[in-house]
Amino acid sequence: MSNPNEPADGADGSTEQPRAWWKRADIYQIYPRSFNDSDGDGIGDIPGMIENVPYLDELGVDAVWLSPVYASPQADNGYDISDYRAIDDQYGELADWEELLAALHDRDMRLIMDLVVNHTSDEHEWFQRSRAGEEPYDEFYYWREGDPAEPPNNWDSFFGGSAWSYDETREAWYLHLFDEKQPDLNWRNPAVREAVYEMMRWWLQKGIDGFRMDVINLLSKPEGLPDGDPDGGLTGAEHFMNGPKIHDYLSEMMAETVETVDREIMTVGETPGVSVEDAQEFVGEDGDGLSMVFQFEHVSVGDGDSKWEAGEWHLPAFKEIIERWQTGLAEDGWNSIYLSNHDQPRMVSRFGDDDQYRRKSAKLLGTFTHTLQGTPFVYQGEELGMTNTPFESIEELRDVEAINFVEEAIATGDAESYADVRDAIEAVSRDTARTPMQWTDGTHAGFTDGDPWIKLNPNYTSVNAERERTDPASVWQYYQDLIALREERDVLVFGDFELHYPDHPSVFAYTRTLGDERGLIVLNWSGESRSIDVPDHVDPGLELAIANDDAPQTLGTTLELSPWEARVYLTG
Ligand code: TEU
Repeated sequence: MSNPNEPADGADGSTEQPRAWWKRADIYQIYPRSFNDSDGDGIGDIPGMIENVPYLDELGVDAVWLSPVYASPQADNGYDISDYRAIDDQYGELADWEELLAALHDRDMRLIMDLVVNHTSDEHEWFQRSRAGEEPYDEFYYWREGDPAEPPNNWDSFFGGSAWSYDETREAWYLHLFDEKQPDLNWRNPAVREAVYEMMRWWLQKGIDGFRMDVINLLSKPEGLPDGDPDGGLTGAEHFMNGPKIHDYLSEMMAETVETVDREIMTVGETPGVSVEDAQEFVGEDGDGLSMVFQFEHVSVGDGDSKWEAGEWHLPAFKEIIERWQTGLAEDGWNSIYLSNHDQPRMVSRFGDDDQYRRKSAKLLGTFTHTLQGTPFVYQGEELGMTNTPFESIEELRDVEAINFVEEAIATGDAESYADVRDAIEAVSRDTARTPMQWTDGTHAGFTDGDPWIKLNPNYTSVNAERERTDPASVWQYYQDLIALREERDVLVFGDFELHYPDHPSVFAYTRTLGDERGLIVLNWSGESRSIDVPDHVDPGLELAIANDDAPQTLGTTLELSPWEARVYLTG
């Protein structure tokens, strides 16, 4: 079988991939609550998105991943769904969603919906009927009777505390790997699976182009729900991550939904804790058929026992992770490429320099995400070089995970006050990347005419789309050029990856090769000037295609790199 990652020559000699539009695509994530508010309630909404479809089209992205806009009590900002087929009132109506879909499709952009089916909201009808013991819903969740003082096992919730809560109505415990308002669905129950598949088919018939599958590798829990190793980080993870029947469920899901429509549907599984070997079982022709997965190894580099202990990270360790994923999915499978999303800190703060070299390091990071083999995901505001947000007190926080962390740290004595955990919150909390899009330097950055649901980053007066789009040296213009360059050059999409100087502490250099096409990407991932030799066997005839600083048009024998300088050389 030919390598599915190689472009197939079309009849006209074009190298258009016969399927898998998503391999060439650049995908933009919209976090609805913080994108754009059209009605002044301080919360982003779908009409506000429609207003900015031209903005996305001009940036050059090919698809939008829309985080949940479904009916929800918002305990976890929409990742707690109470009605899968309804749009939450604060975001608009189904007619608004249909208008957004049409607006995107009219401009040849696609729409990927977030699929959250490991759990529902406790306000979902299914859970309400389940806690009442009503068949068939009584077995739609994991219920265990027993001592109200003793949870059925020692599993931890991702958001702190036990993964079990005792329900006084049913007089039993129920499992929730996340918040207590997010009860886990019992995927062993065929009625649950069919109800989910029916809902997925309903959205596919509406014309969507794909699913981002929330924590999709957590669906399968082992019989008996055995205790986990209390010394293994997140207790129970060894049981509920990539559980015993996960591949049965995912293969069945794909067959019952995505594979029932006659167009190419992109699926990206969010898979906490996944390894390259695990990913090979989820993606590609030899796997469960997912297009790709979001892995977490590279964004966890430098973490201690938890992200809250994130410390110093070293580039060689990061390069080793990237190389393993690039080569591990090169033959059968495909990578997603991201450094930012609504759960991760702003990339320029986490991996770049959000002070002296904010713009330049933001461009370097964008160069990185757009020149690896895999589909780049751009998180809203990343194209502006937006940075982490300061939070002065717990009262300014909105995320259940962050608030639980602060309260638990104080309750256990690990912290005397918020001041003791403020640095961790500002460095890695999810709120730090969820503050509103910064459209202008005007009131509330042009995000809302009302009171924003969460504070804005005070730097919106200088970091905003209006300024970025008019400044030729901006991050926005550079992203526009990057996206265009990647779409023009197959070697950046399909080329084989080879790492050079793996042990260099500051320079990340790699080549991409596709037939006669070559690319050399050199990134000085530091605030110091660096000099390196051009790697052996690199064609000296390569020409500069894009750079974030003044750079020679052709390759010499050495490369003198300024702080945070990024360069891409390609076959002419
Ligand atoms: O995230 C799952 C997940 O792994 C993250 O919660 C991650 O572990 C954590 O944020 C690291 O700090 C998905 C969604 O992206 C997230 O927003 C939801 O809160 C979660 O699932 C539950 O649906």
